[in-house]
Amino acid sequence: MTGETVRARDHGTQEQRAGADAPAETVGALGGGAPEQPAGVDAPETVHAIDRHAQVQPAGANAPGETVRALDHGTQERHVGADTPDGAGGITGEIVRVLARECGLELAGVAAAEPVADAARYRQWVAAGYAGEMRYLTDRRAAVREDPRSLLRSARSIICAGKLYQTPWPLSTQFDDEARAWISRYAWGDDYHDTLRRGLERLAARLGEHAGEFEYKICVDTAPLLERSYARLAGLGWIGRNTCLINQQSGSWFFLGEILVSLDIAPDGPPPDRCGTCRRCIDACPTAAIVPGVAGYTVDSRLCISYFTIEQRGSTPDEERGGMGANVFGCDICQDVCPWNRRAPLTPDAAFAPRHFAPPLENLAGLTEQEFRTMFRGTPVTRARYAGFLRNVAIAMGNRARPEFRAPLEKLAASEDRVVAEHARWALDRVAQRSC
Ligand code: B12
Ligand code: SF4
Ligand code: SF4
Repeated sequence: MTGETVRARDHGTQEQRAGADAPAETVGALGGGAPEQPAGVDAPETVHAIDRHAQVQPAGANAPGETVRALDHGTQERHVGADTPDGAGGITGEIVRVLARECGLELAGVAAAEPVADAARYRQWVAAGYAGEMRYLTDRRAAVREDPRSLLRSARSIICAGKLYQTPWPLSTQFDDEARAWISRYAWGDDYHDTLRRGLERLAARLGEHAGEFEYKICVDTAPLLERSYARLAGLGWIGRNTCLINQQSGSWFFLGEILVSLDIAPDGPPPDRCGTCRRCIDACPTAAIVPGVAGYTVDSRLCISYFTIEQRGSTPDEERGGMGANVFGCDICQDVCPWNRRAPLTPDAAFAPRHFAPPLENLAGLTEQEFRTMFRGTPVTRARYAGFLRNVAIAMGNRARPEFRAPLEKLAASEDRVVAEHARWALDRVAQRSC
């Protein structure tokens, strides 16, 4: 989705959702050895003290929205950082990191707002058909990805930020309750688009206190921007074989968001690749969705459980259903097995705690549309839509094939929704085969 606003807003403190239950157990270490680690590499997110920065306000201080001026979608070029010779308004990567942390964004760095060589990878990925039916990746917005200045004409730098979402609950690969569904970790709590955007808006306002007037545009996920490419160049991590951005200290359980700014801030650099000889994600992927790419690996969405359960509308290919296990929304497997996630820090943000950890499949199958909306309001799960979610629940029930699923599946098989009904019949066949 395009149309992110270019504006300043004063959000003050960050909303936190309390009241989630305590985790039943903590995450244990995964098996196997760590991949090769080049020695002597500084963590890109290390924040040093900034002595010339006495004017940084204590965390949580309200940002005066007036200091960052809103302009209309980047059509107007304004001179920026006029008070400094470098055009950065005195902002450095270090200052960005300090302010980002104050705004609840644990990782941050700066990349130049210019086209990247990775764009060729993107074109090849689309040409290979790996985007499946995700039209927003292949229509006119594909070209917009070629140059971030299409999103904000005056952009000189991209401030890339990462927000942790790891919580102390089991991994999907540690969870074997056959009666329950798996919802992907990232979708357990509040929708990250909102949480991250609030943090980025606060950060923009805080930068404005230091740099004076500048133009900016906030992007979270939906903007046509090669988020992982720029985040890599901003030093937030390397791109693993599972294609996730991995940070040496923080693993990959973090979301990405950006502020395109007209400030010309000195960019950070990419860290080295630390996957070494490891192939755990490739071997663990139940649907073999991590495939060789032009250089390295890539994800063929048409084989990925995350795509089937979130993005794809209509019928799920018959031959892929069996590999989907109990995943009813998203998939965590290629991150669960990654050694870099073993000691991944927990998010301090209560917003990402599960509202409904691994809900019973039977309960999900019985949800009315209204109950579905109420249960998942404000979480990413609503993206699957009611019928898509019931389709996913039917597949999960078929894969678990427990006899007690027969009755709820028979109800789903009588659904007016043709796709839900067909998937329920498929699942009933599996239940019948198992009880033979
Ligand atoms: C489309 C999409 C999907 C699709 C396709 C996934 C994919 N791998 O492309 C589907 C629906 C399958 C998906 C699934 C998931 N997604 Co998604 N997705 C996106 C989206 C919207 C676009 C990604 C894209 O452009 N894909 C096209 C391919 C070509 O891009 P790419 O793999 O990132 O490759 C680029 C670079 O990484 C680079 N590159 C790739 N390999 C290499 C190797 C080297 C050596 C180098 C130098 C560069 C390089 O070149 C490419 C061109 O820029 C982004 C948000 C965004 N605007 O970028 C989120 C995003 C990538 N998704 C995210 C998440 C969290 C997920 C899931 C974990 C959700 C879940 N639990 O189910 C899974 C993970 C599956 C996986 N292994 O990728 C996060 C990733 C955060 C992170 N730490 O990496 C993002 C960034 C959203 C966000 N704002 O936080 N996703
Ligand atoms: S998200 Fe799941 S299906 Fe997709 S590549 Fe990773 S392990 Fe495979
Ligand atoms: S599990 Fe995959 S992404 Fe993680 S270190 Fe191994 S190869 Fe890299």
